[in-house]
Amino acid sequence: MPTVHTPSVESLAQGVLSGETRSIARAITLVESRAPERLALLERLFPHTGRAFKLGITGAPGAGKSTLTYQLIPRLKARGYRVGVLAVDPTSPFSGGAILGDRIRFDDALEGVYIRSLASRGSIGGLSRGVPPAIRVLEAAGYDLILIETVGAGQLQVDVRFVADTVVLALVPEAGDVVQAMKAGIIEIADIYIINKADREGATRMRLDLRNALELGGKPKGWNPPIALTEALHGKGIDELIAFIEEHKQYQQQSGGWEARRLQQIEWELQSLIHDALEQQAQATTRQLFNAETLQAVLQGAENPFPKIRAWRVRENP
Ligand SMILES: Nc1nc2c(ncn2[C@@H]2O[C@H](COP(=O)(O)OP(=O)(O)O)[C@@H](O)[C@H]2O)c(=O)[nH]1
Ligand SMILES: [Mg+2]
Repeated sequence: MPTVHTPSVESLAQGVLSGETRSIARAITLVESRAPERLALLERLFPHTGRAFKLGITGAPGAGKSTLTYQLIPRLKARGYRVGVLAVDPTSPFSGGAILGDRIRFDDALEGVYIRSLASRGSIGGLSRGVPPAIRVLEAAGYDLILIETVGAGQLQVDVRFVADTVVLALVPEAGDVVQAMKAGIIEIADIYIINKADREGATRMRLDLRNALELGGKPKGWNPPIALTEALHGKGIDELIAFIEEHKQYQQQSGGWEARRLQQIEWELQSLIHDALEQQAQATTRQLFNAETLQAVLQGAENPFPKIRAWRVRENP
């Protein structure tokens, strides 16, 4: 049964649907939070969501992801996309759409592009739980290509596949990078590799090493991840990268891989919301079962806490 929405949620939704920047900003703040109204807003926006192409860019801090994003934006716009950017890199100096990389840019390239930084806190695996709902807000506002910049550290870069249709991994020609990427499990999840800063020594060599490393895992069954050499700083290799992105998008649509991936994304998104709800419930239950006095008793050894938890488990989860 549909919920009766509070006027504030309804007017916020209206603002988002008509593409108002301030409403979009407020809506993303709301869906990133744990306020109960965020679900009402998502419910209201849902029919207008699910259609954008989501491009993930991951890689270690300093690999050139923001610079690359800045280069991709005008080219994607020229192809007719309405581009939204979510930066989940805590080291990223994105802010209010004004700053990319280490430069302040108020230029035509960013006209009509919505850019937003998200906190990397919270959620399973470390990828900001705010990402999937923020994507929905942007979709409802009419953005049809969402670029997600995420820092390439540990689990975060593996989780990016649960929000992105195509994952680009940015490496730089420095010793150890290929080995590190393999250790982190990123080799299996990237759809496209770039070796950025190709103006530096060792880029061609690294491409060879990476190709060899990829082929060690046996002949790829379907998509064979391409490797582009780029110089994001100088705008080189970006067109080739875009060609790979379009190719991967088409490949997925033709092979049916797209649907499997989208199903995984939805499951991850919903699991993340339920995880949040359960976490809140866990906090409340803990406080209920163990008040300050009881905690003190546990500390003194006067009370054994485990029977209580066992009893609770039996009651709540038969
Ligand atoms: N030499 C060189 N430097 C680059 C290139 N691309 C980016 N950079 C520089 O690398 C630094 C980090 O870039 P940034 O985009 O902020 O990396 P991020 O942390 O991955 O987002 C900046 O100083 C960029 O100017 C490149 O192709 N060549
Ligand atoms: Mg960055």
